[in-house]
Amino acid sequence: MTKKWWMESVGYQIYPKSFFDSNHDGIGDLKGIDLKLDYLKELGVNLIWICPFYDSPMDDNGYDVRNFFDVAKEFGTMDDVKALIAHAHERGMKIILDYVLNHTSDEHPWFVESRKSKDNPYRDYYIWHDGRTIDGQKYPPTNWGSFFGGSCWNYDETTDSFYMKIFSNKMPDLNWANEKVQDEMIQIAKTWLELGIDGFRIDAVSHLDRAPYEDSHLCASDKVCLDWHKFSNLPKVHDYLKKLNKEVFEPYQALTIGEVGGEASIEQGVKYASFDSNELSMVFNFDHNWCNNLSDVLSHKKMKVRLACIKRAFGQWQEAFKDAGWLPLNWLNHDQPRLMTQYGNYKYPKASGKMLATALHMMRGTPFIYQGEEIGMTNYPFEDVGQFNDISSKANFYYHLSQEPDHPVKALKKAAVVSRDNPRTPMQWDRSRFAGFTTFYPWMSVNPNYKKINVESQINDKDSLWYHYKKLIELRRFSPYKETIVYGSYEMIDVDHPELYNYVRKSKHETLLVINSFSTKKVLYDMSSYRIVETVLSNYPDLKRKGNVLELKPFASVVYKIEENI
Ligand code: TEU
Ligand code: CA
Repeated sequence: MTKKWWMESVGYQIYPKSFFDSNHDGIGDLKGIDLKLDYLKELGVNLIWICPFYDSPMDDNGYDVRNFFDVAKEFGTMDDVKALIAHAHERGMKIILDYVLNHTSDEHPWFVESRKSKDNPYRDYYIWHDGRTIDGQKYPPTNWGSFFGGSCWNYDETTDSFYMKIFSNKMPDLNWANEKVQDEMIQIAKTWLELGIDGFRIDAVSHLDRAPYEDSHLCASDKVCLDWHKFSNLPKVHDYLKKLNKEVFEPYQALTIGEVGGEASIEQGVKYASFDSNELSMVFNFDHNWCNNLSDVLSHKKMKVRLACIKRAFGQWQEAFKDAGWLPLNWLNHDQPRLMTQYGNYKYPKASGKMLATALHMMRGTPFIYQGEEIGMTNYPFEDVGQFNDISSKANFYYHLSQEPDHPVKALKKAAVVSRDNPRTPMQWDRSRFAGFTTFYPWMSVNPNYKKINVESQINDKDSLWYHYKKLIELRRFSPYKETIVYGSYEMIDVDHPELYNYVRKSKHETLLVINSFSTKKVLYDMSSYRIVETVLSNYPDLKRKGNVLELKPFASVVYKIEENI
């Protein structure tokens, strides 16, 4: 295995609109990120992924790009980007940006042209198809559904035909079968790498190829259903990625992390990102995310973390990639509810937050922290659909309402708990009005718990969650255990234990035992097969041992350097 800089990095994901507002208009911006670089350096991260800030009508908060070569005016200017890259590099931090290549905004000049006529030179930049008539009524070309609800085809009057859009109506899908599209997108990637960025998080990359335009068997022809198989992980995606790799990623030595969503199998993941696939450096997958406890909230049951599911998900990816490739490690991102709400425990916020951090950061891979996770930010208490900003959250609410028109409160609750707006509320910097995010009214409400949960108070408390994250990063980047934490092997132990997620990291230097309790109660753990050499990290200062039995308090998490008694 060839060692790479990004294997030894710790990442931090920034959602620019909600990070820090430098010019008092209520919207986070690039200068705001620049002003907080020292904060990030203090935390210890050295790889920043910034979500899209390109020129956009903001139908999907910037994932709908109107001009790939310019910055949205609310976020700043190209000069701000250049300054930000320079300032990050001065501090030893790398920057990767979102590369949005599956779709553009419908206001992108290519699409403005494309929709004008069937023989427009840009027509084939997008995916157009005639509709169908069933029982005298007009229907889209297929019954495929879109991620944001409704059909994945949108009717366009000018030419009386449909264009494909697997996200919103304002996000037409690019036609990757067209070589001109490939070349344009290659040019875009080159331009940004020339500007000095260090790589990309590649958005929705698994969707670039489409199945033949035939109905999904999941529903009737006159209905609509989301059938991932129709536009996910199909064979040509690999051809496109190999081309991108050869022409851009490899020559620029760019770090590339493809988002392959929840639908890619592990085998698919390996195909995209093995050391010899010549496609991507890594892939983000969400398998562990489907183990969340959100359905319990909806059914009014007591929330319970599905630990067996989490262990299986993390374990299988670790196992498949142990020799084959490298993984990013992340609990979640800007599309999922907050970590503390999903997997943490409000009765033990500090202990559970620290345990979740340790469980993830001690694995083999490159950890990513999503902004606010380092202070344990939580979901927002949404009470009204008017508080939603995210297009898919609104659609979700109206969908639930249509199913049960007499239960608007229930519909709101269902949409709120999974809403992508939860991770997008403003970063909570301090106790001042609007949490120090802005001095003006923020574009999105600040979580009312900001006086309790904020950066300032945690930096002033050596025992805080923030310091725990800092310690984890120090251990991985600068401690004597560095080699083992970064490159050591990973082996899950106590596989069937219902409350503990334990694993061992091993290198020629040493063996580290990582113990994580997901229990609200005391758990006893037999340590007789190990000799503890040293405690590397713990979220309780005083874990008791009676003979060979370790007493783990609720959500205890501890890392020992050990010798195995064989
Ligand atoms: O998300 C992509 C996305 O939602 C799907 O590809 C995903 O596989 C599926 O929904 C399972 O979670 C990205 C961005 O992260 C998101 O914010 C954007 O809205 C979306 O692409 C469109 O650009
Ligand atoms: Ca601003």
